[in-house]
Amino acid sequence: EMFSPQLVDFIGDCLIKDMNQRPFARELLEHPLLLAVSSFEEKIRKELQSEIKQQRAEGRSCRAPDATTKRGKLKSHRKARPEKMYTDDLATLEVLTEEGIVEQLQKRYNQNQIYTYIGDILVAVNPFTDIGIYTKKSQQIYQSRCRSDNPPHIYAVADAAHQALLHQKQHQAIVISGESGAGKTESANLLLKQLVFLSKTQNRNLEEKILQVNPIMEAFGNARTGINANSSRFGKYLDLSMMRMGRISGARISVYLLEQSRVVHQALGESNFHVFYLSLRWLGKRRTEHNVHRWRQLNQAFKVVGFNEDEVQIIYKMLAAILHLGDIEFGEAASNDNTDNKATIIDTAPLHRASCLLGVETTDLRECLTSSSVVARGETIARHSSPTEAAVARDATARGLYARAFDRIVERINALLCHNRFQGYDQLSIGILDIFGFENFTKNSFEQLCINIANEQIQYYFNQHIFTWEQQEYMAEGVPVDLVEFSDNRPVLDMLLSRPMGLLALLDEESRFPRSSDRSLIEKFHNNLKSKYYVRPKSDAICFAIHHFAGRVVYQANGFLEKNRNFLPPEVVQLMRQSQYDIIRFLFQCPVTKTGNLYSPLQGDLDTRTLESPVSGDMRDRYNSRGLASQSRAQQTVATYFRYSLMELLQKMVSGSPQFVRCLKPNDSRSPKHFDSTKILKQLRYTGVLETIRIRQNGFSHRLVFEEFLKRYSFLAFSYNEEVKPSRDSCRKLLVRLKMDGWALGKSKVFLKYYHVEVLARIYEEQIRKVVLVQACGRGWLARRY
Ligand code: AOV
Ligand code: MG
Repeated sequence: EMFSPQLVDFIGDCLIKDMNQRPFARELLEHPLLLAVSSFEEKIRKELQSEIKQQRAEGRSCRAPDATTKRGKLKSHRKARPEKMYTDDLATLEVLTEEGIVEQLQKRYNQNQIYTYIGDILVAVNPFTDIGIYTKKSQQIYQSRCRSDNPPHIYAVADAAHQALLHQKQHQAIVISGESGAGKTESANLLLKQLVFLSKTQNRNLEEKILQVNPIMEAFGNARTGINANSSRFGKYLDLSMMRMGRISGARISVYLLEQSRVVHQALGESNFHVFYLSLRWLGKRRTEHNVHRWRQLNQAFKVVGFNEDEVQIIYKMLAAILHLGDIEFGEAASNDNTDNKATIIDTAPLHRASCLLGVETTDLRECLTSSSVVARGETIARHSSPTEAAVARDATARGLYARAFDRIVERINALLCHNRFQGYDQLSIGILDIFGFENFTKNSFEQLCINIANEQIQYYFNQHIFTWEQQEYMAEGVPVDLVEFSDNRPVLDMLLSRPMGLLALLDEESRFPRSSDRSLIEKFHNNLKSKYYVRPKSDAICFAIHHFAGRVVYQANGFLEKNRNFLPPEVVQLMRQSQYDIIRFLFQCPVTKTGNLYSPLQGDLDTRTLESPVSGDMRDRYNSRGLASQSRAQQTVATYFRYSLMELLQKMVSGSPQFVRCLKPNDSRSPKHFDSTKILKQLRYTGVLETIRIRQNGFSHRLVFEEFLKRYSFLAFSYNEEVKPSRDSCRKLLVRLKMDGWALGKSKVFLKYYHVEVLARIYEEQIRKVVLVQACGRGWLARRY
């Protein structure tokens, strides 16, 4: 028999609070009075209370439940705490000024409190040193808790996402943003660690595998840049699939736009991908203890995830081949007719080694690098390349090999970690997005442009979520809230992404002309981009500037066309398809890579509408529609593919509810504990922190239609025999009965503040737990009795 919520509440509290006093709890349930259930409730309650008192007096401690603690506590959290000079939650500040916020953050930072909330958003200021807050103990503290129970922490975000998944039965996406070196990747790793901890997979094997994914990805996808010694050179979305009860059942990574050019060229003071330095057997140089150790770790990680020896060996062979390719130099062969300068290989040793490693004939590889075939009047003719052309082919081969090795790793990881791909139709997931942060170097090229566009897009998503959609709902539902003005970066995105006249579209168009040049490209930009966010130089240098949300960046347009075309000679593809190694043959079967480029097959088709209009339209409409048409592969440039993968990424995020983490960089010299207020203020401004605080104060971050709200929560406040109409009134009654305040009711939706959601989740969880406990005990009691 079901007890009324009030009785469940009461008995449940006793049970929960005194789990280790089970004999008492059981006695309570076996109390004869419980035989007579709901009709004598009040009486039972009184009797039980006096019984508790009596037992307590007899020395058997049982803290009587104080029904108001949880709710009371959250209320007190909303009050200003005068005894503290600073607050955990900037949304509780009464006076809002930029200086005030910076001061709050600085005071906290000086006390190693690098984390601060703005309502439900976490702000993290990079400490650039180990501050000892990621212990096992803190992992335990941030488990099924309210945010306000503990100081702000990245673990609390994992906990919140995990609870939201269980509670709302919705996909979750944790979106981490911040400029290069702000701490995104570090945060992503910590989130993963905590999610694995929370999910109690009971499958140590799977846990360990998942935790080894990031070390592998970082070895192959991260590198030292002028800004960050461990900079991510690709975007990563790690999706953890979860069973209904919150256990991880598998993982899947999607990667975005690997910076392939780094394989063959690094700016002054920068490095190649980490993995090349770890595998010192080939490099000889830079042999450090650290690298040897990391190399062992990488191999161990491969093993744990489930890669077999052979496939790892092939990947290493490809890496070694890339290094040897890099040593191949071209000179000019003496030619009889003096008409062209034919490329010749100066030292054939590296050529020989590279071809052995790739399992192809040395002469064939030489042929591929030093000549190309042209189709003229229906005939294919081999043409000798110049040394420069040969070098271009060599570099393209190296990049193509690396991109494929990278793809291969991603694919294998996914195959090894997606256990439940087929049974998981009703599975939920928590995704963690960690992209390359906003970059502004002394010299910026096509890679920086793509990276910065991705960041621009994430900022746009943040704005849409935090400001646009929320405020649209106030208006539609007639909820009176002061609207918050925010800096909308849509015009910049339009200028970059719109068709046919956006910057990327113009670049694509120019890339299709065989005779185009850096000069013709820049002219095209200058002539067509009429936006205040696009600045042409005063001189005739081949460069332009863009006013991004995060600042002005000057780009050198030299090499944009080449990089966008990212052309891999068909001869090379053909040759690799003849490799003695199955994997290499396989990798070149489709002339495409996923993480980069040009030749990627589209999994699923491209929504042409998204290509025709800028990505910055209302994303929800866009992603809910599926007007599909396929895109000709021949036209796929890096830019096209990039747009496509951005779209795919946003689609993933829009399908779940997001948790935002905003990483801030306190200084540009990576100095521990140095807080440069000007630097912080600049980031607060461009990320719209002040406005975010304002909307979290005034606004209602959570909206639910009446029916949905009642379906979810009515059992918390209504008796089983009470009739609950799906109306505004019922919602009001429910909220009043739960003693909540500060909410609003629209025409069809309940408007809740971020902290209400937490209160509701807490009451909900407790109530469920109580019902389960009480019923289990009740059943036990009945079984014993009869
Ligand atoms: P990013 O991911 O945001 O940059 P990282 O996560 O790589 O930045 O952080 C840069 C460096 O800051 C790390 O290597 C650590 O040394 C330090 N750091 C970051 N977070 C913490 C922390 N919580 N505690 C201690 N040290 C930290 V980029 O990938 O460049 O955009 O492309
Ligand atoms: Mg990173």
